[in-house]
Amino acid sequence: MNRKVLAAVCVVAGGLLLAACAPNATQSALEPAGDNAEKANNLFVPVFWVAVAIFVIVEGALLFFAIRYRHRKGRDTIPPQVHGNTRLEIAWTILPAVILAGVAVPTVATIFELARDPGPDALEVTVLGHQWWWEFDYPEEGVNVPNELHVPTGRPVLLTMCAVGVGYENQPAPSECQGDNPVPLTLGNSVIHSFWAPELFGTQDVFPTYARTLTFAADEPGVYEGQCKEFCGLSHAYMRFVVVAHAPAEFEQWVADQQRPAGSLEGAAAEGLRVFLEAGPAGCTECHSVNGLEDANGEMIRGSIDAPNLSHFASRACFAGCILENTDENLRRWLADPPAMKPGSLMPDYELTSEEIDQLIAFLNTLE
Ligand code: HEC
Ligand SMILES: [Cu+2]
Repeated sequence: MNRKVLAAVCVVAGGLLLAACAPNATQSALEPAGDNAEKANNLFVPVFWVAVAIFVIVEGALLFFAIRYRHRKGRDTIPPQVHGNTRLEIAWTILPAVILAGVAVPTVATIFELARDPGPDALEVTVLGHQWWWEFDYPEEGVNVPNELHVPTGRPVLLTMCAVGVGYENQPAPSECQGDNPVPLTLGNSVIHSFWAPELFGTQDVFPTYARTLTFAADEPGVYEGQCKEFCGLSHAYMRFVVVAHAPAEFEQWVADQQRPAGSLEGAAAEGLRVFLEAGPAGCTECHSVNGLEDANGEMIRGSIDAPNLSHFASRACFAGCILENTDENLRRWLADPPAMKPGSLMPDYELTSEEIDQLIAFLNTLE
């Protein structure tokens, strides 16, 4: 090979190799922080080394024979040709079969272990995949939050998951996501998602028609990043989430905080509530719910269209599928034109004035 080409190949290969070194890679299945991810990793590592050994042997033999029997100057006859060798053929059929069978034993055992019923102590959470954000519903606790899955450390969490459509009617309630019962929804517009926080658990596809479950427990308090791993439309890449693991007592506190109704509103925040009730054709409340707040007719604010519950919005670190940090600046950009931030977003641009946006931000900031 020409020297220059060789040098170029080395530079590109070296660059690719170095690109694999990221000290801040937060989504690594190779650094498990929970039992589920650890079991998968314990399976991956030995199978990986078996594969490395096979790779070295096979590629080594290939190189050896290619070099040993290469064409040489002055040799114009071809070497003796061999056709068929029964003993060799039996060996290279049986050996891979034995290796695969060996690998299958821990693999099947791990599959069953991961599918085991976590028992009655597990924290149950229903996970709904929307286009393009995740909804987390805690039926026992009566808590519903988007984007952030909060869990206690050391306790198994049983997730039951469904994908829901983007239709404006017949949205299934989280309680309808269970078992192998087809979820009653407008099938035509719901798609498959996949739920993955690599440090905590392996992926689980999330389907429109059948509930799927996943069990995991987090070892240490912390924030673990995750995202949808199955292409699900325009803003698939913006369908992120975080798992926030708390020490058990802090988790109880988080639940209690989420159960509180919204507080009273004054000044710009009260103006913001008015905008919230009146913006666009039917108010932001056409879609969004806020627990504990009443509309002008004294009825609880309960959005009927598939959108994130905004109760305690200010207590969350991120929004819009966790692609934006929860700051006034980002909220302003979001409210000014949601589909510009998130292509295809189902939140319309209501062409709010900058004053209305300020009032809405003041209102949203009080929802702690
Ligand atoms: C037609 C339904 C609809 C209306 C009306 C609507 N939204 Fe939304 N909103 C959504 C959807 C859907 C999302 C989720 C977008 C995403 O993440 O892809 C969203 C997201 C949000 C978020 C981020 C929530 C989070 O935690 O991720 C805020 C804040 C918000 N909307 C505020 C408002 C305000 C204020 C109004 C009124 C001016 C409004 N919305 C009107 C559907 C709607
Ligand atoms: Cu998705």
